[in-house]
Amino acid sequence: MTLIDADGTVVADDRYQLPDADELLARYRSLVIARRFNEQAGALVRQGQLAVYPSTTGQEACQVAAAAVLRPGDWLFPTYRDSVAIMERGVDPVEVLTLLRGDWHCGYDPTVRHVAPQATPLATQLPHAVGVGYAATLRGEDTVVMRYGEHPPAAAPRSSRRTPTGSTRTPTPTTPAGTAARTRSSSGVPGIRCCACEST
Ligand SMILES: Cc1ncc(C[n+]2csc(CCOP(=O)(O)OP(=O)(O)O)c2C)c(N)n1
Repeated sequence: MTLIDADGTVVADDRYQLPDADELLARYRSLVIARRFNEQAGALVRQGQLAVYPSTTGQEACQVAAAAVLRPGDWLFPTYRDSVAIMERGVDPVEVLTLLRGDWHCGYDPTVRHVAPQATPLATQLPHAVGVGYAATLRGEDTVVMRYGEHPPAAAPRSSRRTPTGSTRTPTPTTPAGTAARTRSSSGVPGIRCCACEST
């Protein structure tokens, strides 16, 4: 799927409408802030202020767009690499960095913005996300649960229980887009390959 090509030209696709100009400008602002945030967090690591900072330089749009489509009552289940998505949900950047600084808590109240703590043990966010999605289904709530990360086997309950749990991850050199799309299909979660983007 390509909506804007490498030259910045809009590519019409009847299935998807571009947001209006105000929305695009607001999200572009988020992208610029995200790139700057990535730079600064990297500097804080080198200064010894943060224990670690997994960067999303070159992948900012995946972070911003995925968080932007969620409604206030929806849930986000991020990994260690998804600080920008958490900011897009409205969490203060200083609070976002609390866990990466090495503190014992995640820095924000997950129930306020409906953002779970960042998961560092791989795939542990998935059973939690599926559980919240399943609970919402049982309660008859209109809640979408967005989870980040590429761990299809752990998402299997999502397809068997038909929970409203979606996923996103940018293709990286170690996980080519084709591979990601195929593995998601094998667990019943359809994958869409978006236009290629830079990655680190
Ligand atoms: C359960 C578990 N095993 C091993 C690790 C060590 N580890 C940290 S990052 C990583 C690679 C993850 O790659 P990917 O899922 O593609 O995410 P990315 O960091 O590229 O966003 C591994 C193996 C971990 N965090 N958790």
